[in-house]
Amino acid sequence: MAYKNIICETRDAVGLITLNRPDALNALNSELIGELNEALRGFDHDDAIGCMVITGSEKAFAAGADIKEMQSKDYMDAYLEDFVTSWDQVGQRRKPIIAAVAGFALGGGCELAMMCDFILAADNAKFGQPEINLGVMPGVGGTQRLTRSVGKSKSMEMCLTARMMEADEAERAGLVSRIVPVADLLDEAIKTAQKIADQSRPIVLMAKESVNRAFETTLAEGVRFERRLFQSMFAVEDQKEGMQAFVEKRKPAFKGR
Ligand code: DAK
Repeated sequence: MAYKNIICETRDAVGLITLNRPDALNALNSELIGELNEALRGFDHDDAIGCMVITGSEKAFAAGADIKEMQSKDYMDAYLEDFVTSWDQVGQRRKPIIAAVAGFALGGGCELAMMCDFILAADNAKFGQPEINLGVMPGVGGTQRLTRSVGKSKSMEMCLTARMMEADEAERAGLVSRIVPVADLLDEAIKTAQKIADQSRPIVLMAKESVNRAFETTLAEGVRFERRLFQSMFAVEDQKEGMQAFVEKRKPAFKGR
């Protein structure tokens, strides 16, 4: 499928999506989000794919929602077209999605990265929610996901002052899983995604669902949910294979069943 605003490829069992509006620092317009949703849905339903990666350029993961597209909207436009609600589809994918972030991840770009399951950051990455400078506030989950990731003080300061966070601070604060040199970012993201794709598919889906449950429920409910899922894994063929392979000192051959 040829897209205008993204490049969509596969590397073994990894679905790779590169945001590709270099002249606008990958600003996220409606057409790009539509293409991204379609590509992610396609990979999610493709049995050959086990994990997805979203990345941008060395200069920008994405510099935010497209200000030039938003600028002339009035309230009725935003309300009637349910502006930005379709972005939530990124968070509805069952297979894991890694955000490989180099350069600017600002506004909607930071929000998109946070919708992914984890963020691998290049050493030149910069995260921010600068919407306040435009007379608005984050509208695609920024005030919620950033606060859960980095805590109230950092999130408040970033949303109220537009201060950007560099990669090392983002790692200390728990926003990103780790930092790699910018030249290695894509290789490292694909290697990590392939590692996930090589695991048992149903177990990966269940582990993702269980970690996400931690954000939506109480600790007691979350632990109960995890326990039931864990017990159900003894009905998965890959559990038998994984444990048998360990005992026999060989690599498991997971079937995804
Ligand atoms: N949208 C559109 N174009 C953008 C853009 C953006 N977000 N960011 C950059 N560009 C364009 C620039 O206009 C410029 O285009 P030309 O002038 O060459 O045509 C080109 O990309 C290169 O940008 P610069 O010349 O500015 O590059 P610099 O290296 O000098 O600066 C920068 C890089 C990232 C610091 C700067 O471009 C910048 O500050 N960009 C804007 C960052 C920003 O404010 N991001 C937040 C966007 S607002 C809501 C829903 C959603 C949102 C809000 C509300 N509701 C439901 C209510 C979301 C909001 C956002 O994400």
